[in-house]
Amino acid sequence: MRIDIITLFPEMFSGPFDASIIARGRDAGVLEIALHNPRDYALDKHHIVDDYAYGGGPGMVMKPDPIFDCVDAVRAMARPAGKVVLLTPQGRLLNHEVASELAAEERLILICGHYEGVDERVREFLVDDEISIGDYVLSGGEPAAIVLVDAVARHQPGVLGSELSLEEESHAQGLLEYPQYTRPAEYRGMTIPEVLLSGHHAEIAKWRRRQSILRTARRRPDLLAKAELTAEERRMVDETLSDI
Ligand code: 6GU
Repeated sequence: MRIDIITLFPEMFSGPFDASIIARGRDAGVLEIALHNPRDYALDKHHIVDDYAYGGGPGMVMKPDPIFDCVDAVRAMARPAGKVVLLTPQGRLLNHEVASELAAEERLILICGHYEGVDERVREFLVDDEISIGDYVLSGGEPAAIVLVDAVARHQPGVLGSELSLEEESHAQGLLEYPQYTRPAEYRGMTIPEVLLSGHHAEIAKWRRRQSILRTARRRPDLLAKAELTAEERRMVDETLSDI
């Protein structure tokens, strides 16, 4: 997969993209990332990328022309043309389904918005999709692009240590993850659940499933409502939670 990122602040990506999962994806050759600055496509002497809003009001707006020209040039650098995604708090919310949908694309072109916003014509005539990472405002789309690239990179084959990690983890099955423990079995008097030491794989799987369900019920009832539970599991949730 190739991801092109259009940003006024390419330096914001050097730390995050050079470590951990994203670095592993790039090193493995399954993820190619290229950064592009619309300022390089602003043709005036001062390379101006923003301007006052028509109609007045506070704040600057990102000019359309450097963004259109930058996207045109970036599209021509590789094939396929790629889906153009604007990072904006007005976009659809990123979740597991959206991440896995975007991960299936061969190429993405991400545009990081800045200042008070982006000229509406970019939205209307250039962008195919708009994504937000949550209901709060960031000063720019860059941290959101980093989050999106990480979430998408984990879906590429060979990026995680084991492909099973992806299926097991939080949200993949619509549930939060079960509690995890590693050695030592006792630390400062704190012990671990007996069943994990039993070597009884069926019992361990059952315990983990129950923990996932109960944790989701307590912390994220909105997720539980959408999860696929058996009638027995639904009963177990009702009984366990009515005790509290
Ligand atoms: Cl994608 N951009 C900005 N500027 N703020 C955000 C966001 C994106 N997602 C949540 N807040």
